[in-house]
Amino acid sequence: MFHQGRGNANFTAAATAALVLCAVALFNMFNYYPKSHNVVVVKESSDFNNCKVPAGATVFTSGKDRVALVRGHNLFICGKPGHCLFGFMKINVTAV
Ligand SMILES: [Cu+2]
Repeated sequence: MFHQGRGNANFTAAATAALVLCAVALFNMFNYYPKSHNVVVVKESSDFNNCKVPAGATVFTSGKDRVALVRGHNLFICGKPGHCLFGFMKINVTAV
């Protein structure tokens, strides 16, 4: 959904909108090419804004990750160098 295929694919606006519009977003599936990307759970908005992988962060690497969302903001970035900062591989999912 977010990192689709290989290379420098970005999160799509459609995927973002669909998730935010989802009234009860209990789970979210990340599909991506696992050799190229990963999904890092970020808790602090400063880390999210700066694309910083926090020490001890939960990192998903399967390529087909199923992530439980919490109510409110759920921040995810790609932890591969430059992907978040220069490829905009980051997403803020709001679960209501
Ligand atoms: Cu990436």
